[in-house]
Amino acid sequence: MKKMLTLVLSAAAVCCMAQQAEVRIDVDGLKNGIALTPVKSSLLDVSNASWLQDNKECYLVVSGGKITNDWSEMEFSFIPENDGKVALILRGPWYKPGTEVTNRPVWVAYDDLSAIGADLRNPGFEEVNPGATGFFSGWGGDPANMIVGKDDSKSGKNYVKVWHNVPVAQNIVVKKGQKVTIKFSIKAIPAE
Ligand SMILES: [Ca+2]
Repeated sequence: MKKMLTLVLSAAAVCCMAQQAEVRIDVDGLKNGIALTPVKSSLLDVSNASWLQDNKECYLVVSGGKITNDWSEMEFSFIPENDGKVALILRGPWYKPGTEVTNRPVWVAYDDLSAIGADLRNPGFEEVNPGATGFFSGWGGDPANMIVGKDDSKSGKNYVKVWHNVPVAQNIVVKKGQKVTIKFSIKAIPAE
């Protein structure tokens, strides 16, 4: 009986993990009114936030991509239309199947970022803030995001894991008309 129950439970788990791991990175210029013009990509969907009523041009969404359990290197670009600070937000895909009320977690991992046209602090997550936050220096996030001292890192020993509602973010300074390219490595995290 117990074995049968286990089988039923694992079938349910498989059914609900159907969402493919994907890239989901947001760039948020809403706070400072910075419009962000997407640069078309052949591998990723780079577009402004269709769901926003106002100022959708100030919010960039990057999604899609073919993600596996091994690290893949990817990049996207955008052009800021003003000087100022925008938030770079690393997430996992939006997944709210059927009539579900809450978004479901699909975890993905990011490591070894770099930026052209802007400065990114601690882009490989190797520096941990010794102060009160105890999080990766330069980044905001939750302890659940931290992977520390692991040989399967893309660079060094650390990386982040995120899902849509538990993201990791950093504010970056951008310049009007100066194209920003963000490079990153991403992999899926198999469901346990
Ligand atoms: Ca790293």
